[in-house]
Amino acid sequence: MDKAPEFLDAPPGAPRKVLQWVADVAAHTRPAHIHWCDGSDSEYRTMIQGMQGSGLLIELNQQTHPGCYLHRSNPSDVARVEHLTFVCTEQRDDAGPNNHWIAPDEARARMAGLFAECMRGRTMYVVPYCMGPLDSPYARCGIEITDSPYVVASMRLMTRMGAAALERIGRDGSFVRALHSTGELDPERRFIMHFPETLEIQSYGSGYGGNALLGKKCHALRIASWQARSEGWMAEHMLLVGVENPAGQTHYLACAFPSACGKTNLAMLLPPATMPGWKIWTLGDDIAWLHPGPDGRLWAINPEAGYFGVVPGTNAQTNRHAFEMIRHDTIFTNVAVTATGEPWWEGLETGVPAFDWQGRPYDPKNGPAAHPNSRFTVAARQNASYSPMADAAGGVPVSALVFGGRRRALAPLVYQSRDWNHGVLVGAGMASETTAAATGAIGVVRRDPMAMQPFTGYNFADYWAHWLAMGQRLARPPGIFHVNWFRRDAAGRFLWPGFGENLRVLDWIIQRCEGRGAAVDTPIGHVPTPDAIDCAGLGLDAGTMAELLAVRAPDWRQEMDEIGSYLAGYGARLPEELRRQHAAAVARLAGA
Ligand code: OXD
Ligand code: MN
Repeated sequence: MDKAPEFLDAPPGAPRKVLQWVADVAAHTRPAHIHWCDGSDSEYRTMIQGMQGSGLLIELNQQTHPGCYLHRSNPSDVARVEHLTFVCTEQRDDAGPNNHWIAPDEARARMAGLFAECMRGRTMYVVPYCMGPLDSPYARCGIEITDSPYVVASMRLMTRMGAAALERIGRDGSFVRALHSTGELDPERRFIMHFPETLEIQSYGSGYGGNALLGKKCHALRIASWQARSEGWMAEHMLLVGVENPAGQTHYLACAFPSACGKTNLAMLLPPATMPGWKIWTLGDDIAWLHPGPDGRLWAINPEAGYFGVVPGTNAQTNRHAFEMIRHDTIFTNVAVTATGEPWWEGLETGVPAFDWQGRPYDPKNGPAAHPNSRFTVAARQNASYSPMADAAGGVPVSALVFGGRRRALAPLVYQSRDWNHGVLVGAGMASETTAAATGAIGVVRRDPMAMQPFTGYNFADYWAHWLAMGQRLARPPGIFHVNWFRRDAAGRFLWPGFGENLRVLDWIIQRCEGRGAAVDTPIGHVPTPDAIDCAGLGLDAGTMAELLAVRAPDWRQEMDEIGSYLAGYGARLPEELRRQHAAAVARLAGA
């Protein structure tokens, strides 16, 4: 057993490497106290009480929303800050044109300056966490050191956090070092740095989820994507869901959509009344780690244990499971409140806001009552459709990978790639309208390959090469599909009802995986025949379905040109096979 220096107050058995790192950080940041998180219920309750005392959390109405609290973040700190997020590899090209880059030495020096004595008078929390089931060979661990009790409470909901994770770190011998301080919450002194080569994260100056809960985007995507490439697996921005048909067979789907494009809704979908006997099982709503199994299939786990979901728009119609799940034991961030202390947001359909997300008396002139990127943080087990397989050490076999984006035109409701390698082109060519999940303009189409633009911790060219290599290793690869729930008519109205009705599209996807499901071969891939998607009871006219499935060659020729220029930006590192797939798609469109 390692002996901890007295002042560290470490639990017995804490691994030497951990003690050394914590001691180094403490010497540099100079906290008043150190607290090692054990992940217990009593610790969570104490954290919540402490935050109520300091005003960091506001108690919501405990009659209607037991265990629910509101956190109001600094108004300058409400989303991920991609322009302040860096991947610091020794060679600039290893981070690639898709990442902001600073040389590791320079990044370390800059961060050392910010972190110096930044925890004076504060408590430093040591948060051991495990991404994935504690007994899974696919799980990976980390330790977040933070001075934010909000981060500690959120990590407790979002990960397997505490003593059991520390024990596993002792067995694994390695862990991701994730250092965080809210600092002064000054946007001028805010950076999120990743050092994939040494499995380190340093985040300063933000308390917002994606910037501060370092197990999530920073570890489970940016660092893990790097680890995954070197170890032969994949870390993806994908929801993970089981779709059970009336015969009781379950297919697992992993779907990559950009932020705030409905991953949480799809992961918790409630089958429409017209599809009795179907059931959706939620495994994850944001991240999937995918491993080739000995049977030649792809197996998936969700590394997270909770949801950090977008609140506005959630109601009993759009997402009944989420709506019910967040009525208790939930931390809300930046929602509005009613006069009786209930959380309120746009799209709630009942109640009226008395105070907006900044705590001001609500006045529509100030904009929405809840921030458009307001969030709920909640343990996954509270979801009525939670799949017991989410805790399976070996994960679940994936039948289909589904890409998707928010496109008002162009992309049909659904199509299937010709094969795995063509599917890599479909993913690499993804684009979507931007949302409030990141700072910057909203509604602008930007390229977002595999929905990973903000999250791949290395050069996209190498990432696509890794995708292509993974396909080679799978004797029974999943089918690859693309969906677009957001196509609109000339008047700007959505053509497809979305939400629960999306199950009809998943049904076609599953049929295709089973070698059934009618499709026509088009230059972009296999598109359902007009009657292949069961639309009974939906009241869609034939013209609408034809428009939803339309593939217009001139528009696609232009899209393929744009994809070509985008891919060319990766220069000589772009895999030859992706170039070949692109050329073949261009040739098919030229002949169409
Ligand atoms: C998220 C995001 O918070 O993608 O999941 O921004
Ligand atoms: Mn996400």
